[in-house]
Amino acid sequence: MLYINSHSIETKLHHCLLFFGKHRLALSTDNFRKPMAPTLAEHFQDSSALREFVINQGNGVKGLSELGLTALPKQYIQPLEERTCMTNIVLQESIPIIDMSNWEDPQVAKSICDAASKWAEVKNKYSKEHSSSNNVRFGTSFTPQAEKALEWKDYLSLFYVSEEEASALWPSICREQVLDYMKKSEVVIKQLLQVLMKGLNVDEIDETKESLLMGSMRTNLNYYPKCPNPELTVGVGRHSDVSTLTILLQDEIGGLFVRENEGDNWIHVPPVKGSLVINVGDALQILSNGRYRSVEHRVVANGSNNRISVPIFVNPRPADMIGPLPELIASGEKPIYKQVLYSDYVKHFFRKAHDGKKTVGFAEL
Ligand SMILES: O=C(O)CCC(=O)C(=O)O
Repeated sequence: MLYINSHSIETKLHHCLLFFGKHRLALSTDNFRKPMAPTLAEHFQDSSALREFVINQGNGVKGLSELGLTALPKQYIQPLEERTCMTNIVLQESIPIIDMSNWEDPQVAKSICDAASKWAEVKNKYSKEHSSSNNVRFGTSFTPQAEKALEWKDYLSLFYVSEEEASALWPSICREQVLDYMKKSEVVIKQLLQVLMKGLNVDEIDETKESLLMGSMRTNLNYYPKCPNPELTVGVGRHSDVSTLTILLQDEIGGLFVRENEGDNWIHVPPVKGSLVINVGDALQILSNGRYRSVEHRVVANGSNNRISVPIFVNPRPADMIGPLPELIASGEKPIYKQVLYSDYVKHFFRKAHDGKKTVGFAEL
């Protein structure tokens, strides 16, 4: 994981997210608020009522939060081991910050490859039911149907297929901003991938490789509303991304933590103005035969502020087979991963609750 400097598209996206949130709230919770308010706590003791309100009616945790709950509904209470415990936070550590203004400098390239291998290194109107397309999805928590405890997060997820499809299907409220953010990020993504491939002695990114490394993209708009008992739940549970790289824009609130190597310590990733956070994802770990390591991360819930983040997940195409790159095997490396269909890998990830880095096991030999 590393930070790079970004130009400011932040403000535009921020406005768009806030508006998106308000827009949904106006549509959804106002009818609910008056009749239910006096018996709110009792009402939500019933799991099906909570799920109906949050998931099926599409109110999300934003809707819950704005009802003025004074205590966290029990469905969000995480087991002790999944909560962030302050004794496991290492305050003196921080993730690498790299100034990418000079791409030609070999030190910049070295810092990127070091960061990708060091971080988490051992050795080395869009709900599921209602959206007209799988490529545009509003959701809450991660996989509510598979989770024992829900996560305190809502999101809008936009899978990019083409400009035409985005124009036809993406909500107009944020379409232009997200497309702009994606386009601008593409330059950075290409440069990062080139440097990371050079670090593996892979000099040329041909068409096949470009598809494997950045053949598809998904942008999420994440919203973590203020939470009544943040210490009992999580914003996002422990996981690594299934992407090759994730480019993350976060607002000024903070709350993202990364796991230090294989230990049990967590390091805060504080917001740095003008920077993007870059995560290595599982697909790059597999393609690089474990030379680059995907980073395990989590987000805490916040009792005082709403938080927003906007990750772009840079992925292989769903129909790509992913496995250690042929160049690595040709150079004599023993493969530690098999070839798997990327869409199968992603399905496996989304079928279960967040569970740290267990998804990678799906591709292990
Ligand atoms: O909000 C963040 O900082 C991280 C979000 C994240 O991990 C995710 O959306 O998968």
